[in-house]
Amino acid sequence: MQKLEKVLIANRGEIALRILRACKEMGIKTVAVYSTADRDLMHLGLADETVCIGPAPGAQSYLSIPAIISAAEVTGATAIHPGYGFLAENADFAEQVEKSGFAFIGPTADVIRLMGDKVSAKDAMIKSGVPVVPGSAGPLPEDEDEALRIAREVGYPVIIKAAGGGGGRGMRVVHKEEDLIKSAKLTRTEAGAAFGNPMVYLEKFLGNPRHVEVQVLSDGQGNAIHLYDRDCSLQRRHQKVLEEAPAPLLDEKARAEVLQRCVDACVEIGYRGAGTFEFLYEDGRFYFIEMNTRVQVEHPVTEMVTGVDIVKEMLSIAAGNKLSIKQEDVKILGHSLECRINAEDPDNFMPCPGKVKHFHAPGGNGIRVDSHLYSGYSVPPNYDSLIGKLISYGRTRDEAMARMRNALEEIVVDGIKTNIPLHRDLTRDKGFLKGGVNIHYLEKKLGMDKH
Ligand code: MV4
Repeated sequence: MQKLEKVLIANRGEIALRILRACKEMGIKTVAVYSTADRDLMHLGLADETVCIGPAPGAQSYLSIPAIISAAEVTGATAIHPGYGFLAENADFAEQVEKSGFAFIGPTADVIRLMGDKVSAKDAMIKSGVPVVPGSAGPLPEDEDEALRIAREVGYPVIIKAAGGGGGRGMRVVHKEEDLIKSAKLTRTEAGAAFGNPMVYLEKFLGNPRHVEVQVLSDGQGNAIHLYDRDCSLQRRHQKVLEEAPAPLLDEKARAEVLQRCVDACVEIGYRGAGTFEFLYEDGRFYFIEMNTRVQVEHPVTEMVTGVDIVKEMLSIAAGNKLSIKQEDVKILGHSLECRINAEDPDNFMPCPGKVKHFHAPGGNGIRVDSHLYSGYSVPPNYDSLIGKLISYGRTRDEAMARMRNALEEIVVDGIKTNIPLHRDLTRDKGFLKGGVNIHYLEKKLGMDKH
């Protein structure tokens, strides 16, 4: 067994703490980096070494490639874990990390680049037999007649998406032919400004899909496995709110097929590390939309139902080891839910940073808290508002739900506003309790509450 010697954690908050815990468990030394707004982060006191990498704005600290590589050099780190957000899916960062002699804990820069361009990602999936949303084969041509022909063949409504977009940025729905050309032009112009790449592609617009994703692990040495699926349909403005594993009420035949296709695709593209295939799921069928080449916020629900420690596997793969687990040894046992706890106003969703006067973590059978919060901690205003994740496990979805309701009653976060009231409501919502709600469910519910 090969082992990484010293890992620099190029992130903050709960995920920095999550990565630090995995390193400590494996006997790997840790370097924590922080901005001047983050001197009080919990994991700094637990790390072997700490380095201040710059001022509060992300662009000058957690997004600064030279600041992070310098910190790795001065501390003698041998590897860098990017977490999620910030530089996690920046191919140039991965490339510079490896060129500087450090292991990047994630896929190769080439694969990050391939998946970062949503047109080349989709093309790679088609080649591996992963089902995709019907649409333009490759970019939407600039030729107007060609574009109109493609859209007519796909059938309205269609959606135009930026190749450089993703996560809901740079998309436009077109309901009728007379709007196609001006919508394509507008999306191209916006994409050029936002992503430095005006390329767009076209897909059939699915009206009421669920967001179902597949977790994979692949060692870059020809071995890949899946860790089943998650449902992340409960979202507001492309921000996930509550996730679960496994995805409830799937067509079992379609599910088994898509899981195997994801594994095959990993081998085909030479994928290394943990990854997520995102699908829209409608009428019993899966349609690939994007691949995420990082650890995801919601990875704990998969860990709870499979028993696999995803972050430890990432560290092991980056050290050069083959996968430690075989597909036939991965079984789903039970069900898991995750509530994202945000420092935000429960009425208008505005971020609400500030000092946490008192924090009490819930507990009990099947409860996990991934959070860097402590009493007296001040949530800085500079970063996203996620302050922790409340994860429940049960033998059944109902048992996981009941444990989550208890945990949401026990948890105390005093001094700042949070979205805990929303989660208390959601875990009692009739439609959600049935399982299998679509991506519009939460926004519709919130809209109705206003009237
Ligand atoms: C779609 C779609 C419907 N049809 N593509 C939004 C985020 C980005 N990852 C893809 N997104 C969508 N793509 C087709 N062909 C609807 C969405 C979408 C969505 C997807 C997943 C989770 C939440 C969503 C909310 C609004 C729209």
